[in-house]
Amino acid sequence: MTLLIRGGTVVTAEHSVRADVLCREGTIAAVGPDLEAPTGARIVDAGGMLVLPGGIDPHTHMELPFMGTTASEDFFTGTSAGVAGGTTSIIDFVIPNPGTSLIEAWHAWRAKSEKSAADYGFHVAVTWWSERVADEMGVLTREHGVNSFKHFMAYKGALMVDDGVLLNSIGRALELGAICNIHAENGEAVAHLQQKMLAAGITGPEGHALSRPPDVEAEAANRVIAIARLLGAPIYIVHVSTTEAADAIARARAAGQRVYGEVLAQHLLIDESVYLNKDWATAAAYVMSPPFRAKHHQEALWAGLVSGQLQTTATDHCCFCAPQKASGRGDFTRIPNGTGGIEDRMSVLWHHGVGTGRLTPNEFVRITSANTAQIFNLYPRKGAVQPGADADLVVWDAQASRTISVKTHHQNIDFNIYEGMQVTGLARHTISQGNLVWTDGDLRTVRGSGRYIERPCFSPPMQALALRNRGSVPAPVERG
Ligand code: URQ
Ligand code: ZN
Ligand code: ZN
Repeated sequence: MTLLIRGGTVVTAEHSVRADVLCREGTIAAVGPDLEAPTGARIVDAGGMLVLPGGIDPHTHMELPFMGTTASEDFFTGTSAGVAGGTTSIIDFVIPNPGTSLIEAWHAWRAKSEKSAADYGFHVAVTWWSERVADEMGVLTREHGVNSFKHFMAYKGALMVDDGVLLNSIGRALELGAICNIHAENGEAVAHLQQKMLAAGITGPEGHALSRPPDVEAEAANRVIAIARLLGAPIYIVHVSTTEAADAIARARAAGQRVYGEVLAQHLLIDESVYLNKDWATAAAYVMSPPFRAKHHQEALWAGLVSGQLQTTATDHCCFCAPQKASGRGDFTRIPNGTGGIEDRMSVLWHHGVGTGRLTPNEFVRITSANTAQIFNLYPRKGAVQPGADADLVVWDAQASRTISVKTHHQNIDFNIYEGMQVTGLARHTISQGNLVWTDGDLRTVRGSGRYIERPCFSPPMQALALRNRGSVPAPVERG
């Protein structure tokens, strides 16, 4: 299919320019002013609007089995909701149970993700350690297009890994030229504080936040940064939610360490007061980890994005409906952790980021698409508007407004964490692989049209850098 996006202003991470975009056979064929429309081409009028690279959400959990249930959003409905909001690629997570094969889990997730309506990749979680895990990490990088491995420092007794696993796994990933994602919360501290809260009779959703104070994230972030420094390895800390963790990342980066930080759109805009809602179900709907914080953390996260000390935005889209959340009535530790948001990330970041003057449109593209593409080695196939790139594009109407609501969203969840929020800036048309999949409110995604995107590992320099960081390894002492 040939499609010409005419009359818009192309906005990339680098610059903004009045240009048409010609898409042919799923890739961008030409970008320039006044392009001729080939015979039979479909014309999309972008007059007065912006043309952005499709958003990339590097942190979603479609159909995740977790805490005794399964996330309600599947790969088709979740990627469809994403394109309705301007997100055209996701990186989801393969999460093997401890002691099981990473490769078998990858195949199981691939089977689930066949129904996707937009392109996707996988981070693979390392939830235990053995020589077999080390071997399988190699196979996943060489044969399955995986260049990132996830580690949970939280969720004791379920997904949590200790420092030994972190040292082995991050070191192995470095050998392979892969990067490690980290959920940085001290799981032992959480477990201890959870028991204290329950013993004190605090069983409601507020107990979730009280058992995960900022220090729980700060300690883990500092610890994993130190471990990565010991190894000379790059790391990517997911859902940074506190001033303390953002500062730890900024200090490490200022010292020349390769640490990346991800911010969830919801942590920039929603604060801990949601847990005080008199309605249990509403408070429980906001139970996710890390929890929503006191307001002052939000400015630190915005500052991190504006300054470049934090690089990407995501949603951690992990949906549980009210009946699922209700399993935690009387015991907050049993409320499935997770919230939605894939459909609204781009609009809320545009409204509260660009609309307030915090971000330029180019910086918006950087934190919603280009930086993620570069960190996970998808660039310029994704995150760019240039010939040869995938034709994943959003015609962005910066003047149009909408009110976010569960009544109108396309997400498969019975709650919207931004309910009632008025936002200016929305996807008028979304193009995925050169096909118009969202146009003027009409969702036209096709089940199974999404592709699994292989992400090659980084070249050896990452290792060379690590050796330099660690200093030369001294020769063994000759003893007579
Ligand atoms: O921790 C995560 O990222 C997963 C299990 C989703 N849940 C959450 O509360 N963030
Ligand atoms: Zn997490
Ligand atoms: Zn997550």
